[in-house]
This record gives sequence, C-alpha cells and structure tokens, in this order.
Amino acid sequence: MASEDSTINSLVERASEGDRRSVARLLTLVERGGVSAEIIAEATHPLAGKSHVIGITGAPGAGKSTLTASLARDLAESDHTPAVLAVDPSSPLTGGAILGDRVRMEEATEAGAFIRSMATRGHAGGLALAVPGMVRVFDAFGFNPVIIETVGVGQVEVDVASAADTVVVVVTSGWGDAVQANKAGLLEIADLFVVNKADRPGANDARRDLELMIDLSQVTGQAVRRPEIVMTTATEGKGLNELKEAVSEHHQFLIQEDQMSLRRSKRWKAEVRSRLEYLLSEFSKESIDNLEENQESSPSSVANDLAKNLLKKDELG
Ligand SMILES: Nc1nc2c(ncn2[C@@H]2O[C@H](COP(=O)(O)OP(=O)(O)OP(=O)(O)O)[C@@H](O)[C@H]2O)c(=O)[nH]1
Ligand SMILES: [Mg+2]
Repeated sequence: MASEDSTINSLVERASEGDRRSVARLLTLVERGGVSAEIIAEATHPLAGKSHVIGITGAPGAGKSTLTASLARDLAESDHTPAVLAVDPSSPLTGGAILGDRVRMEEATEAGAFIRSMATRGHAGGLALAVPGMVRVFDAFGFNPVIIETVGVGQVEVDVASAADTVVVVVTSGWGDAVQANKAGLLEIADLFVVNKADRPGANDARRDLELMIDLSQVTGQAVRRPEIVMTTATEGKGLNELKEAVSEHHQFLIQEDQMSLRRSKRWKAEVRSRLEYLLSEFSKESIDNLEENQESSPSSVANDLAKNLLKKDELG
C-alpha cells in the first residue's frame, strides 16, 4: 500500500507538470479499478472541476468518432487542450478499425489532443465506475474540454454520456433515426442534436422529425432549454464550426443560468450511487459465498441479517 501510494504520488506530480505518459499510466490504473483507482480518485478530486465535459452519443455508425476526432483536432489547433475518452466497442484504436477514423484520430493527436480509448467488453457495470474516474484525471491535469464518446445503446452507455455538462446526440439522415434515438432515451438527455451525414438524402426529414419530437417534449415540459439542431457532414468537416459554436453557447448558458452546479451535483450523486452499488454488490457476493448452508432459515431473514451486518461494518473494500 505504501509503495502503491508513493508510485501514484510521483505519477500525480509528473502529470501536474504536464507529463502525458504519467497521465496515461494514471488512466490505466483507474480503468483497472481497485485500491489504486481509489487513491487516484482521492488525489485528483481536489484538482478537478474546471473542465467542460462534453458527451457525444448516438446510434452505432452515426459518425460520432469522425465528428469527435475533427472537433478535438480543431480545438487543439485553436489553443485548447482537449482530451477524448472513446468508450467504444468498435473504436479505431481498439479494433474494428475504420481507416478514415484512425487517420483523423492520429491527426487530432498530432495537433495536441489526448485521445484514449477503452473497450466496453469485459467492463460491464465497471464502466460506470471507470469513466468518471478517468474524466477526473483529465480534468485534474488541465485537459479542457474533456469529450466522452459512447455509443447510445444500453443504459450504462447512455448514463455515462448523460453525466456530461453538455450532451450531444448524433443522429443520421436515415428515415426513422430520430425516432430510434427517442426510443433509446436519447431525446431526453440531449442538450443539442447533430444531424450528421447531411450529404445524404433525408437530412431535412431527420431534422423535421427532431423538431417535432422536441415540440412534443416541450409541451410536456421535459426540456429546460430547447436543444439546437446542427447539420453536419463530418467526413468533409462541414458544420463543424456551427457545432463548436453550439457547444460553446450551451456551455455559456450553463454558466450564466447557474445550471453548471446542478449538472455537477447530478454527476457527483450518480458517481456516489455507482460506487455504493458496487460496494453493496461486492459485499453481498462475499457474504453469500461465506454463507453456511442452513436451509431452515428463510432466505429473507438471512438477507435481512446480512444487511444489518453490513450497516455495522466500518471497513469496506
Ligand atoms: N456520407 C457520410 N459518411 C459519414 C459521415 N460521417 C461519418 N461517415 C462514415 O460513417 C462511418 C461511421 O463513422 P464513425 O465516425 O466511425 O461512426 P461512429 O458513430 O463513431 O461509429 P461507432 O463508434 O462504431 O458506433 C464511417 O465509414 C464514416 O466515414 C458523413 O457526414 N457523411
Ligand atoms: Mg466511434
């Protein structure tokens, strides 16, 4: 534990001085979880909270990586230090390689962006623990904005993206895409929409579908601020400036309307919840493994006793 502490301390120190290899090692430790991840969370928490966190989500193949890479490159070239966390099963960096994307990601890296990819495979619920910790590492060491790319299927992925300050939902011009996004629960979390692949037929239809659905959600009073819709052709860089502007406007809105602290508090609570759920599930696994078989007691009375015991524990692991 002591040597773990001192290794992490020196990584934190070097990361604070701008050493990217130390940042990368900290990210790996956080991704693995366990004690190191906890120590890093303690060390980075006081340093974090300055970065604008942007979530980019949407259907598989909608063009999220193409957009993210272009955006990151653009930001890096205009005096920002963006980081990208691609939570992405088919990410160009972890396999499923789409050459165009890899080239774009490399260009963004050369321009100064820090791009990190994590495979969702083998992570399951761990994603909800690892992602906030990794975002905090970026935030603590001066990366701003921090962009999280996740595919908008599955509750965990949607939750991860919706914990951002600004949530961008990408749909394409295909018929019914907006409807699909709505079904996946993406409409409710969107701060702004991108209709990508605007070079293809049907882009205006997708826009109209979205406008209608936003109208409906406004009638029921769900949306606080009407999400803007930006049309892009990511492969040609078209609409990128508009997207950058819309993201920046939303950021300003959060600051001016005092919404940022609400978002942060939501994110903080979500992380507390993930961590608590994790601890409880670890505890219940351990308790059940250690249970002496005694089928005379009813399962619910045994569970009640175990729960009472848990509340008396002072050490959790
Ligand atoms: N025609 C057209 N194709 C695009 C556009 N944007 C992206 N593509 C292509 O769509 C495909 C998917 O793009 P990605 O950026 O990998 O999409 P993604 O949403 O990140 O995909 P996953 O991470 O696998 O869900 C690639 O072949 C891109 O070249 C666009 O604006 N127009
Ligand atoms: Mg992708």
